[in-house]
Amino acid sequence: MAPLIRSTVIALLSSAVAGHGGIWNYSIAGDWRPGFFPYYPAEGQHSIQRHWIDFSPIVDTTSPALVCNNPGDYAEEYATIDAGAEIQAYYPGWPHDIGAVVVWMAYCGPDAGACSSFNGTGRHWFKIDEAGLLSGGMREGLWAQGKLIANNNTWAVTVPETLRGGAYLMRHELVALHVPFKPEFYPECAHLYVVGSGDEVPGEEYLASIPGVWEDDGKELLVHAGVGGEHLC
Ligand SMILES: [Cu+2]
Repeated sequence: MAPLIRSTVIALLSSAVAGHGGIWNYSIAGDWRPGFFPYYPAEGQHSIQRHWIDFSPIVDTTSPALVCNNPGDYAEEYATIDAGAEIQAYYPGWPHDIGAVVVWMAYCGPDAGACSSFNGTGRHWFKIDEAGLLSGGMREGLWAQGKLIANNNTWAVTVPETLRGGAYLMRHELVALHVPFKPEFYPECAHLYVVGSGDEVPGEEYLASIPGVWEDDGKELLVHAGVGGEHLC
């Protein structure tokens, strides 16, 4: 029986690997930089993205992993990017086409490497991009995640041109809505050093707590957009 059990476990693991996902690479104004590769050993990686090892969706809106995934506390490197420049996040094999894409930033400090000593938990986060249902109906319409898949599994945002320079976390968050009334969260964070001549920072009224923001605001996510009651992937 042992070999059979082992192969069953491997089959389950590989379907989980194929099923969910996250960002593996970023294009910083056209230059590809590695994120964390969760399928490989952490040692020797040169990631601008905080390490994440959890392929499962986060469903608890109070989970500490909601900030930058699990463990989400460390990246080897940061990427320098001009204010106003574009950053693309690459999600190889992203499987869900029903759901939203939200991109957040949080200020770490003035020094280039300041995000290394900034946790990110709490009321630090401002949205720079959000997209949900783009056209059509809930079940057959085009959602942001469908657009992401159609666009070679990438999502592009622009760092606000007038943003004050300094170190920032950029947090991409996919909110999959294919399971009725059970939103799934897939966050990852990158370490950036923004260079520019702007001096604008979002006021307090624009800052949200993570975790916490979806708990306060959860009703918009309690939709029945999926086609079935099961999480099949
Ligand atoms: Cu999934």
